[in-house]
Amino acid sequence: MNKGTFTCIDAHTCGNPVRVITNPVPVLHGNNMSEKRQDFIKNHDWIRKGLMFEPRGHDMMSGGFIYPPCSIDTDASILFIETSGCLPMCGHGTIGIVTIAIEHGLIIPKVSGQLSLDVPAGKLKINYEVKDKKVTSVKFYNVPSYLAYQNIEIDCTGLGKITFDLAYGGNYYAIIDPQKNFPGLDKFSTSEILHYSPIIRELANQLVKPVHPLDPTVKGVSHVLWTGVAKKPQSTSANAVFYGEKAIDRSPCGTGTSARMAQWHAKGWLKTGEQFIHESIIGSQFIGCAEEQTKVGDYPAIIPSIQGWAKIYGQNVITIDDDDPFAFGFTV
Ligand code: PYC
Repeated sequence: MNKGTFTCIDAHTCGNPVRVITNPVPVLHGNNMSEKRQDFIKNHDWIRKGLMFEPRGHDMMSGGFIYPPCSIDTDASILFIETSGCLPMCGHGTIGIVTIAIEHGLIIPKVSGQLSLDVPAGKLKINYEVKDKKVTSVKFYNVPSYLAYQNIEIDCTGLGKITFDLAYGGNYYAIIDPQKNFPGLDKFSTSEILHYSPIIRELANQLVKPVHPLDPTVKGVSHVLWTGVAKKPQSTSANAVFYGEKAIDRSPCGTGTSARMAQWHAKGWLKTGEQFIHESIIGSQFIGCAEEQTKVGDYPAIIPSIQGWAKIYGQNVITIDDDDPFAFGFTV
């Protein structure tokens, strides 16, 4: 039996995939996107699994649904989905979804070039640019981001002692800077990232269980961000973000860049108003900025902005049939 037929528009943001499911969009209960996210996880997660995992997706697949606004001052709402679950916030997803929504008329902005969006982690302000009916750039002002812990020490089997900081940029990140047992991204292979990241994430969650001071449903270290020297002269720094079971972000990672700017700002390495150009493992770049200072609970925080681009590459009609043994996907 056919469990669902989904119409999708596929794009990538600086190399990382974004799949917007335009129809059907499951009805979600809740007063805001955080509550609606919980409803989706409880009642509709099979759609995420079917559309994100192999054979209909792959390890890096991510995307989302567009909903009507939850507040009077926003234009629309977004629910993010990916192989790792339903993220409270996704930066490359935001850039891709805004590009798809504007080019396909899925969101009609009140003011051309500007949007305001509800996402599970809070509210985003967006500026975008259009040339010849194509969105050429999307800049979003992210949720308040902060450094939660510094210099956490763990013993990682195979690597030895590793020290990391833990910062929030819409998701919680273990940030690993070059040190004795980690020579930096340029001297670390992708298979080493894939091998050591889940071990470090597990140890991080055993030691510190971060919980967002204003939304207890946002918790736990979900991403591991490895840093290193950039290859392009304009980039401030390079990074590779591990997420899910086996994914490395091909984009410079919007929430990761936000977390890293919060870390740098808290340590005095980035001033308010200063730019931070983050480079991904494939050399794509996001232009970040620590726009202003704020607070998350008692923590000093920043409002980061992230600017990037996305390209639409296809449209898809995907079916999920009950009689398919892999209706809800698999990972290898
Ligand atoms: O851009 O925030 C991001 C993101 C999270 C996971 C993959 N990309």
